Amino acid sequence: MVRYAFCVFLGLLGSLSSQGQTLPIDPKATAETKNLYINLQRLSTKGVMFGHQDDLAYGVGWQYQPGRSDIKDVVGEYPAVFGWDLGRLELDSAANLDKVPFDKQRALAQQAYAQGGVNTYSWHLNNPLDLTKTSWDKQDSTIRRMFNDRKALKRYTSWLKKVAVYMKSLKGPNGEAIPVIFRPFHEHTGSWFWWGKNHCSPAEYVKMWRYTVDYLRKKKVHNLLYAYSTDRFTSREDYLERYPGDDYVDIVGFDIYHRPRGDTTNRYVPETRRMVETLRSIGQEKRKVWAMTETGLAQVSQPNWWTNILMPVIQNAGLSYVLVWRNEGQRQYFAPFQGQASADDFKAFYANPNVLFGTKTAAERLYAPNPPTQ
Ligand code: BMA
Repeated sequence: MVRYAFCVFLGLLGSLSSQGQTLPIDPKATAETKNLYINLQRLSTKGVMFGHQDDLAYGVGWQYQPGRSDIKDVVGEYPAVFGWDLGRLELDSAANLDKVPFDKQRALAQQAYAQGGVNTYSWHLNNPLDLTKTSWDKQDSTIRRMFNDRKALKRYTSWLKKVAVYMKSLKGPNGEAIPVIFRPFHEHTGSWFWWGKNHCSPAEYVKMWRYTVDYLRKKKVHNLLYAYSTDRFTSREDYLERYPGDDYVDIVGFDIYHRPRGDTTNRYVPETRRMVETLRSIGQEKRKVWAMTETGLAQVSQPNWWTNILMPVIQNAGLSYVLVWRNEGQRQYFAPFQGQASADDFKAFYANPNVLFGTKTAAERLYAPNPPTQ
């Protein structure tokens, strides 16, 4: 018994830094990646970082204008977190599923890192059983069939190799690998993707996740923090049903959108806050970082959405970040832009000391070993 307790103690020590923070699941994580993870834990006690998908690539009415960002156009500052997607990298396509060329995406992620921000990648990958089918293919048992089909598994593994090459190609000014948050197989408590709840068993989902992480580590990719991110969930048990294990996850999160677009009940607030509270208790217990990995109200159709709806959901919750989805154009946007109806309210949201944008985040030097002295 004493011996057992000692082993458990040692096991716990292995995942903790000398200051008692949790270390990344990858024991070989680069120094910058470890620093980022430890600093995310520290920063989440100070405020929640604001993030935006494809922020530096395009916005409403513009594309690839160096230095531009819809967020910066509104508040004079960049977001702290930058979301990107790898979908179609697996097909050797020059651009991702949202038409962002991978070479531009890489350069913009390098820019985000250089200015002290954080990059996070999702992956809307096609179906490895049939590469002409997208993420939204709802074929049942894709994962089980893939693991039973040598050719399909080989195909998936070759896709992972491309991810490894891309991740390793993210280099900072001194040749160091840029740490990023990798968030594969997201929204799996829903069933719109082939890895969703109704298309695989919990064991199959976990197998896929672990295979992915193990392979990337084997390929010597050591600049990733892994984010497990569900969609809507009803309880702690529901959230953890497909959880791949504490040794396979660095960040716990979930995606939730304020729907339907014209909603006036604002049920989103209490429902999402409930999920945030559950997430917080899971994060605290597991000593992981927690985040709202995607959210938004389409076309930000409520002018005071930021202070009236989002703020009560995210405040005092220990969240590391909240990320809103992309500003594709007039047809689809989740962040304000100059002249958009919620722009003034967004300025008020920005002024809240508990929300962190680019400047305050950069001052925290997230990739450096020591917390800056105050
Ligand atoms: C969805 C929409 C799509 C996009 C996909 C992947 O939510 O924004 O237009 O292709 O995400 O980014």
